[in-house]
Amino acid sequence: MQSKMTDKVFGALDAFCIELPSWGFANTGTRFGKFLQPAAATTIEEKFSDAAQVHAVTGACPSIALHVLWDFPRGLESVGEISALANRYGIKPGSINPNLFQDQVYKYGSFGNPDEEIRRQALQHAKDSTKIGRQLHSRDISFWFADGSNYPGTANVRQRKNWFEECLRAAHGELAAGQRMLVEYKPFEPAFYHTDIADWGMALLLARAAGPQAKVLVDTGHHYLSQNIEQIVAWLLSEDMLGGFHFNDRRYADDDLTMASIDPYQVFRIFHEILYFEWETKTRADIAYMVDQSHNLKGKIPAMIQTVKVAQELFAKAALVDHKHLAASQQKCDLIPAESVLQDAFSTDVRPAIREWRASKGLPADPMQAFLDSGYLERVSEERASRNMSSASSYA
Ligand code: RM4
Ligand code: MN
Ligand code: MN
Repeated sequence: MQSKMTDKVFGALDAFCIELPSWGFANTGTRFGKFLQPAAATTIEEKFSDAAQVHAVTGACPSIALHVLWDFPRGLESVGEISALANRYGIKPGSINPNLFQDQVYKYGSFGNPDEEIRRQALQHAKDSTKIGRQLHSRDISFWFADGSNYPGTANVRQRKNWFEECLRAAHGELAAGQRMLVEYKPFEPAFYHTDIADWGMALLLARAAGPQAKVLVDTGHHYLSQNIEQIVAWLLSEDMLGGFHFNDRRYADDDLTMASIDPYQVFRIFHEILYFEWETKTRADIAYMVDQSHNLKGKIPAMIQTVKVAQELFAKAALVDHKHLAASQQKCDLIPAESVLQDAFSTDVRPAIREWRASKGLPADPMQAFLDSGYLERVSEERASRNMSSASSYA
């Protein structure tokens, strides 16, 4: 007979999926350069193939986030090819990221650019991306903007806010029923004086201005140091405005390290706020969990497997929180018992229960070992090495 703890872990993992980013399989780097990996994916097909490997051993990653500029070289005309790949590899196209930051034309911004013609081009790209999403039956169009300025006095902040409202509203008008717009914020980088969507409050106001299908996306690397991210999560939940996450970890700025590598308790606290909300409201929060990290020294696929394993563990631990006990302790301001409810759940070793869950799903007990034993890494390293070692210029 299964224990109550095992039941909770099984229930949590049955409900937990996390989306992988296509760009997490390609060679990425820092702004100082890239260290190339022979096994990194060099084509969109290879990204699908690698994502399918992660899903095969974890059972938790049925979809892949796509970047329009990097993954759809021919824009809308690439849709047929992507949908064939999705079928071939059994991985669904997930969130569509338009990419309004890399083209030269966006040097002074996209939706916030003072040049009306550039704003129009950016909007057209957003509309095309939404169409791509519709054709691929993917639900979320996820917007992150690099817009901002580097020096005081160089940009009209209020005017740019108006342009953002206008463009986001127009882009929202293209959404089909069921599609969502996610608005991501980031305090700085690449802009180092002001960023047009710098924090969750700005993203919330813009999402509200855009329309009812717009929500906020929380990238865990996009906050100032020591910001209380789980409080933001709780507020967005209570406003019904939390659309999704980009998970990664950081020590200093937007470091894009692998999820929970620096501070696993923080991810646990985020998951806890979500599950506590669900328990209290007797509803299921409709949140897209996604990975957005740039692990440029760890092997691409093993780092992704490690990430998914850690995500499952932390989600399972958060599901062990005794909500009733917590609520009662909070009501009485019984501080140590309240805090201990979280600490007890966090320090529980859920790995044996997760191994049982994996066995019950026909998944390998040790996903990393199963992948390493499969020979896939050696095979693709050989196949892709020459392509990888000769192209250091792009993130695609
Ligand atoms: C940004 C942001 C976006 C991601 C790009 C690659 O910092 O996190 O979500 O698409 O990086
Ligand atoms: Mn992100
Ligand atoms: Mn980022």
